[in-house]
Amino acid sequence: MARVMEKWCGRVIQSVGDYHTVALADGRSVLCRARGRLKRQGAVITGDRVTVTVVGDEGVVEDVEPRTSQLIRPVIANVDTAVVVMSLARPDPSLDLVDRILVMAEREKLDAIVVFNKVDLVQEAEAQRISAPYSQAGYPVFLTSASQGVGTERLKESLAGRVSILAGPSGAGKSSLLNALIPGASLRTADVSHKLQRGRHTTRHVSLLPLGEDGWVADSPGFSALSFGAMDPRDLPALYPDFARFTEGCRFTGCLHRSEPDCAVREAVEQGELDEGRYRRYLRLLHEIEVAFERRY
Ligand SMILES: Nc1nc2c(ncn2[C@@H]2O[C@H](COP(=O)(O)OP(=O)(O)O)[C@@H](O)[C@H]2O)c(=O)[nH]1
Ligand SMILES: [Mg+2]
Ligand SMILES: [Zn+2]
Repeated sequence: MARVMEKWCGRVIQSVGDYHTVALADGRSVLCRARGRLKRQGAVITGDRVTVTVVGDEGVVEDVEPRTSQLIRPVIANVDTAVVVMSLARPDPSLDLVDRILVMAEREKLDAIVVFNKVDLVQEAEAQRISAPYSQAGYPVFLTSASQGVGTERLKESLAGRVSILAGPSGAGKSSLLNALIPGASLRTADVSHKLQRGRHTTRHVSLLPLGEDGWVADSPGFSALSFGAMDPRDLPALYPDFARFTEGCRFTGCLHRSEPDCAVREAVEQGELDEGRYRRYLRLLHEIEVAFERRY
C-alpha cells in the first residue's frame, strides 16, 4: 500500500521527551518526533499549535506557531483561561488562596473563572455570600457540585473553545470536576501515557483533554506553587480588576491604596462599594510582596 504523506495543523496534547502526541483537526492523534531544529528541550511543549507531516499514524513536527502564553509549572503553552476551583466546605474555602491565584492569572494575562464547588454541602445564602465579591469583581462565577452534577453543564459550555487549566488546593474537587466535564478523564490520561509504552510512570506529564468545539483542559493543576518571586509591589494593584473603576479617583498615580491621602479605593471600601475582605487580603498580600521585594538581592 502506498504511504501517503499528509500535512496537517494540530495541537500538542502531550509531550514526553522527544515524543509529542498531536491531535489533528479530524480527531486523530498521532505520535510525532520533532524536526531537527525543534529537538531542543522546550521547542515543542504541550499546548503548542503545530504543523505536522503525517505518514500513517506517525508524524513529524515541522513548525510551531508563536505562543500566546506559557506557564512554567506545569510547562504548557497557549492556555487562555485559569479556572480557580475552591470548595465551599470540606475543606473550608480559603479566599486568600482564591485571590492569590487570581492575581497570578492576571499576571499571566489569562482570563479567569471562579468555581465554588461542593455547593451541596452549604446553604444557598452562604454560597452567595462567599461568591458575590468575585462576581462583583467581574469574574464569571460558577457554583457547582461535581459529585451531583450541579452547574457542571454550564461550566462546560463556558469552557468550549478555550484552553483552560484548573487551579486550586488539594481536596477542592478538581479531579472530580474534570471527570464531570469530560467523562472518563482520569482514564484517558492513562491511555495517552500507555501509547508511549511508559506504563505507570512516577513523573506526571501534563495532558490536554478535549472539551467541546476546539476546547482543551489540562489534566494537571496549575499554579500549585504560589510564589510571587520578585514581583514589584507597585504592580499589584493593577491585578485587582474590582479596584480599577475607583483608581482614577485616587489623588496619587501609583497609589497603593493603603495609607495614602484621598485614596478612592479605601473610600469605596468604607462606603461598602468594594468588598472589605478582598481589600484586607490585598493589604496582606501587598505587605508580603513588599517584604520579599526588599530582600530580593
Ligand atoms: N460533597 C461533595 N464532595 C465532593 C464534590 N466534589 C468532590 N468531592 C469530594 O471531595 C474530595 C476531593 O475531590 P478531588 O476531586 O479528589 O479534589 P482535588 O484534590 O481538587 O482533585 C473527594 O472525596 C470527592 O469525592 C462535591 O461537589 N460535593
Ligand atoms: Mg486531584
Ligand atoms: Zn488609592
